[in-house]
Amino acid sequence: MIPAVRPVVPSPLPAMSNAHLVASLAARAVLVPMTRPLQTSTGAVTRVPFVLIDLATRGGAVGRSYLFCVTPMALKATVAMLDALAPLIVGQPLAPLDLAQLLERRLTLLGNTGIAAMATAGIDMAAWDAAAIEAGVPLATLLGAAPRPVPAYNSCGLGIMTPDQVSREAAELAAAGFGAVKLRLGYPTLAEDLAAVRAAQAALPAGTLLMTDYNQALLPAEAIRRGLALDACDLCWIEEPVDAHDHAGCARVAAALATPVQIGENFWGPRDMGRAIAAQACDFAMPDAMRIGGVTGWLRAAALAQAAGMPMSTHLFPEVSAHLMCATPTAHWLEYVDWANPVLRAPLAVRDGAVVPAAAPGTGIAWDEAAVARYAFA
Ligand code: SMN
Ligand code: MG
Repeated sequence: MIPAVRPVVPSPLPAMSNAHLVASLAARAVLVPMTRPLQTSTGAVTRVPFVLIDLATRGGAVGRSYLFCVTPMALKATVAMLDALAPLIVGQPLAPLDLAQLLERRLTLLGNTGIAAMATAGIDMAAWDAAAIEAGVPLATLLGAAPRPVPAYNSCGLGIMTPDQVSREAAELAAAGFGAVKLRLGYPTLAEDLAAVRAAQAALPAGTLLMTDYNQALLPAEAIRRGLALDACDLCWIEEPVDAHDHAGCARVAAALATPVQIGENFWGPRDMGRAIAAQACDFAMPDAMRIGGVTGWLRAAALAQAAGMPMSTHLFPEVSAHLMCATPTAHWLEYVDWANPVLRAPLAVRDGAVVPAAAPGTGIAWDEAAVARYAFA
């Protein structure tokens, strides 16, 4: 029999223990200083606006996640959205797939995008963290994968700056033990883009790979003109050369260039990624753990990448992404940023250019409460 309507989440079995029910959801905003403020072609990040989430179960496990709100303007609205969603999940079983479906259905008319989707993803990541803590294993293990070091590139800087600054910062980022770094492009002219690439490559130790990121600065014809010149530079990828939602434009650029085109941080959910793959909009994909829909959305996106034979990298959120990459069949590069370090009790370990998923149960995210109080956004 074919169901006439989309199925709702069925009621859980009555035998479900009370310990596995969601007891509370708390969200608070912080504005965190950065080691290196980042200037992109389309805006600067000078302090990092995070919403921190704590999801507790009746059994006492506390799952944690954070959301990156891009701008402080979105902090209060994101906290308010989470506060509004809390009554929907309190008292529900700690079953992340069911919680994701429940929230997606309740938000369908609003639209599962923007702050609504961010809040849903934050709940999802915190719920998976709580589930792994209850199981007493790292998140990767709960997902069925052995935790292992994940090759990472250093993305903690190299914004739009002078060639001298690019040289200095490229050397510093590589000196932290990384075999790859990412440079932002999208200067007013191609000559300046090329100068920045040359400055970075001259300063990097031999063999260090270079990713580049335009942050959607160009129109397709200009992206092709600049990309053809950059084809001589042996770049690992060119990220978001044009409007990332213009899949036809991305596809024109990807088809014209020898250098792989990378997009993905602006996929809102796995369906967006499926559309991009169908449009041949990119050679590589790099979903953002938050925008793709948390752990649940990531796993579905990873299946799409596997089916398409597409290398899959991460965007921000290195703590949870390290676990996710262990469970990603086409895992490529993890984007390392240290942005959450000021509020984390145990910052992520980097060894030999790879990020090591936390060995503690869950994702390993725990707050330094004194720092959280210091950076509270009122
Ligand atoms: C980026 C994303 C979000 C904020 C600043 C910079 C950039 C990246 O696109 O991929 O790191
Ligand atoms: Mg980017």
